[in-house]
Amino acid sequence: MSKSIMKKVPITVFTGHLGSGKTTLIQKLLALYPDKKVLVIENEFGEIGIDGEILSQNDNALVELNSGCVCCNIQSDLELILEKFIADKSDFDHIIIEATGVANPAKIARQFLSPHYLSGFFELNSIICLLDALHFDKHRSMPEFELQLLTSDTYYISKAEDLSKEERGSFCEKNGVNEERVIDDQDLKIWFEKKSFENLSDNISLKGGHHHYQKLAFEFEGEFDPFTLENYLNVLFMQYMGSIFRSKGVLYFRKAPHPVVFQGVFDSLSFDESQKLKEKTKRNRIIFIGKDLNEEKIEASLKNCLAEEEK
Ligand SMILES: Nc1nc2c(ncn2[C@@H]2O[C@H](COP(=O)(O)OP(=O)(O)OP(=O)(O)O)[C@@H](O)[C@H]2O)c(=O)[nH]1
Ligand SMILES: [Mg+2]
Repeated sequence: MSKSIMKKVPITVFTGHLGSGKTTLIQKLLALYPDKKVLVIENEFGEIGIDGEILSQNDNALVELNSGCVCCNIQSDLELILEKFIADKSDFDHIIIEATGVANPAKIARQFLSPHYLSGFFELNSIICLLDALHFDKHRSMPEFELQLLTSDTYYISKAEDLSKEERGSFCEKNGVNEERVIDDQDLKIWFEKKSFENLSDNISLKGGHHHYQKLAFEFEGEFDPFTLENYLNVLFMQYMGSIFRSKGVLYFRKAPHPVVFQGVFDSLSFDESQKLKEKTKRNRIIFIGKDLNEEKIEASLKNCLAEEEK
């Protein structure tokens, strides 16, 4: 039996609401450990995996679970991956699970806590919850976020570069977050190597589910005209003010050499040209998560933003 199987493999779970910064923090962490064999299990709420593409720029192994939410219907898929891990005597040093932004992490964690049989092979070392400083109040109004806060033993405040130490302190105080549990970039290594999860709450609920928000996923060929698309996105986000929680995509623009990653968290939109994605198919992929969205209209309007010769 290989050494890594005799030794329990540490698992770290990333939770936090849609767009709070889980994938970004995982990328940061992987960059700190270029020589560690880390398996990333990536679960996305949308049918089309965008984060998997972003993370596959690193050389780490990656498994994508895109057909549902890991805390509910595809829990058994996660078990299958881990059973295969055991059967193959895989020699990974560490496993990272990125849960969907709506998952109840308690349902994932329980598989690694005794008496579950997987707890003989894997050891949960931490559940970290991303607290999005820009959208915290909106996330707080989503019931599933409360479960994520309760279950986690560590917090990371994202999008807080502009906050002073004092401002971070008052953010925690105002929002009832235990500041001693908050880590920042300097603490990442010590935290990642910590040994065991601290179950802090007796109130952890395995029952708490989440709302089944509407998910739109579009995939089509063509190159966008940047100005037409930007104008349309502005109109779309005005029209659906507060009803689109998350949007993201990999988009091709006319005359651009590489695809561009589109990111939207509520109405904060950005195009990230720094990600150098490995091109697979030259197809635009874009997802929207929200409520009361008119799928046909949005798809037709998006296709209308393709450059003239593409329509
Ligand atoms: N300025 C700033 N932007 C951030 C930070 N973390 C994440 N972002 C941005 O927020 C957006 C969403 O980040 P992701 O890391 O994809 O968030 P996520 O939680 O993985 O999103 P989902 O998996 O869709 O739930 C992207 O545009 C990121 O660049 C941060 O600490 N600071
Ligand atoms: Mg993500």
